[in-house]
Amino acid sequence: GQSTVLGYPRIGGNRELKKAVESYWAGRIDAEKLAATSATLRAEVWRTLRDARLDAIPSNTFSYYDHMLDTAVAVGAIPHRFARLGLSDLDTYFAMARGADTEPALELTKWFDTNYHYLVPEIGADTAFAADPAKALGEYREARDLGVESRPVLVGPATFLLLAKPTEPHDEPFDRLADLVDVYADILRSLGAAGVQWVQLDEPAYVTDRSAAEIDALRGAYHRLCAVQGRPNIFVATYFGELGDALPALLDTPVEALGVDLVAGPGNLRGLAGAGPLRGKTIVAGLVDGRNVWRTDLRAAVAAGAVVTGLADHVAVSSSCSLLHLPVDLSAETALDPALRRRLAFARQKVDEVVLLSRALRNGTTSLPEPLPPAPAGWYNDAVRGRLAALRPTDRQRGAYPERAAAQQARLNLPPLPTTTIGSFPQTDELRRARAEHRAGRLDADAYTQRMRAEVEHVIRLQERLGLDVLVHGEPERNDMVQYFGEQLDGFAATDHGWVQSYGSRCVRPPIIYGDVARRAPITVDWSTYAQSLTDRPVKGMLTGPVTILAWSFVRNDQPLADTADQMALALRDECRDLEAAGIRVIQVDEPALRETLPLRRADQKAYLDWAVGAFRLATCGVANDTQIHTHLCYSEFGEVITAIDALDADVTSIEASRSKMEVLDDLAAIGYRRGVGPGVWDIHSPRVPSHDEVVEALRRAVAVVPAVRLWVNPDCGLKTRAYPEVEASIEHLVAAAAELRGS
Ligand code: THG
Ligand code: ZN
Repeated sequence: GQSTVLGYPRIGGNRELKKAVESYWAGRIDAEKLAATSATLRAEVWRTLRDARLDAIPSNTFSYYDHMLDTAVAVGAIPHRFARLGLSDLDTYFAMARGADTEPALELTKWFDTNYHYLVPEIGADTAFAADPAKALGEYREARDLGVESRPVLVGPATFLLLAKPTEPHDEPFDRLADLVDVYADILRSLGAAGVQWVQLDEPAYVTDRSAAEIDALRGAYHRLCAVQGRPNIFVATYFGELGDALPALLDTPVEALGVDLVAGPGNLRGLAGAGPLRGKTIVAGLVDGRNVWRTDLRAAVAAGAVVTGLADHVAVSSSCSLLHLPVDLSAETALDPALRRRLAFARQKVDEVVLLSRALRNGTTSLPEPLPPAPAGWYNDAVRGRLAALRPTDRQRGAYPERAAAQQARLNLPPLPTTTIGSFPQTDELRRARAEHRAGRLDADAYTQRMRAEVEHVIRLQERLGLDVLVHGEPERNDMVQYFGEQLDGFAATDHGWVQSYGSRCVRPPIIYGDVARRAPITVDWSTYAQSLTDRPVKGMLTGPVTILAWSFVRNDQPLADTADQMALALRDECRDLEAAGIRVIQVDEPALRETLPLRRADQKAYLDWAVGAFRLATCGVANDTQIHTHLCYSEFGEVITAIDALDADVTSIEASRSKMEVLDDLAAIGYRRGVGPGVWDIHSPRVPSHDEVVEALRRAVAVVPAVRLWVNPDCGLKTRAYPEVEASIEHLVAAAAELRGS
């Protein structure tokens, strides 16, 4: 039994890479300094893995921005629109990641169902693939100079193309597989010539639904790569789920090692058992969860590993996926409750688990640490459990929509085409400073509240002056919305240094849900009622939905996610009722993560959507008919979730639409969506101010599909990343355009 991991965090324990990259962008350090800092970080990772006694150590898992982008560079897939800018290699790379004056960046999208985002390669018929193994070779040599024989990692050719997008609509990236395999063959020859023993090619796209043709193409690709003379041994890594028919296809090829995720895809064990004798191959058993922060049940993992040992000649133990998705090191978390801390393992600790497991598979389990005692009783909340057990279907049901709509209109008296914003207003440096001062204890609670209330008042006055119909308090008190709610709820713990890369230099610090979720006291009611006290116009209460809070946290694994979601929903239900009782007439419950947590396999999607929709409804169905529930989703490609969005039964749904030219409204009409909808008429992801005429034009298109009484006028998303001048100008145009259409 050998031990390995599929990848390791690259940002550094103190986000050193984030700081270095952002300094380079700001011109504060040069390329040499950036390279030197990066080399130090890589060396630290290799030394850590070596000192942990890991047998096989990956390299080329470092990235200045993203590993898909690195792979695009390694195969020469640099779109002409960037190549022609004539920048240095490094600046061309960053131009693809962040855009340049004239060129928008490559599209950024979710890496499977994780909270990591990759840059989408643009591949067309004319993409001139060419091998550029410099980065992989460089990292390999760098590690070797430190005495570490490493295994370069690349995204595999089939997954690379399946995740790419066509340059032109008629292009089909996957049709270029044969050409791309030639380039991978060149890369393999170069690596082999440099002395590389093993290479890791990641093919996670095959844990999602794939056609027989795509699986055949995968088999063909690896048959060809295995025929390359002078190549290293090939390890095909898969993760995030079950391989299904792709498992026998990969086993049929001569690749020397195949990695399977036995945490997210326990059925892979059955797949291996059904595949017949696995002679000559190494099976890399992903037994240690690379997606969550809990310590591994080592005895159960050894048992699963032993099954694999019975099937294959050679078995290695690994993490279930790259450890990229975990915070770096638990030892930095000195403030965590010891009862929680001893149950946790971050990336550094998961490496130790992998090593322990591989030894236990060889030598037996006697050397394993004692299992943990049961969780402290205080983590469970009988009141919450009792409420969950007593839930009835009617708790997830409101009155009929026509009655609700009439009651809400009688109370709100809104004009047709009501105008509103999504919730947050610009987060100025001054606000961030005040929050930081408060956290550090230099600004006391009263002074802090005063400061935030002043901001709320400013935002309310601004919205009144601009003539918006439904106002927001602007959320100056919130940093990250999930972090904010996590801090106020029982059952959640926050970390001090638990940063995880989200995209490029951007990181999040997901809270850890360890116990039953319960609300200690109202969370947002003071802020919302203060804002409402300043104006006669309705002020929206602003909450984050149960699914999104779970999606952006580390979740407990001792009960079904559906139950944790319902606990979260009950806390939000109480919050909704308290807001309502305090006179708040409109409440928005955002679910931007509803779609991103969709299971990768279609067969699993319905069950997920059922509990996800159920939790949202549990959160929102406790209010009276005349309280208006809004929701907000940060995207417009609804795909398989469109009926679920309808099933949320919100009175008003605001969505992204400006980039898709309102086409999403046709999709909603097609499924018979009949309630309020606010298609964003201003793309807030760009600093550009939409002109009055543009907004009018977008609204004209919308009123052709949705009656004016159900059509809301709002931006695409929250305004926290924008600056005041563009916010004021854009809202002015938006309000004037609504007025113009009301008049016509
Ligand atoms: N919150 C959480 N998860 C998320 C998002 C979120 N996942 C998906 C999406 N939104 C990711 N988007 C971002 C956007 C910005 C940042 C991170 C993820 C970001 N982070 C700051 C940084 O890295 O400098 C740190 C923020 C902080 O200090 O808390 O800008 O909205 N949970
Ligand atoms: Zn949004």
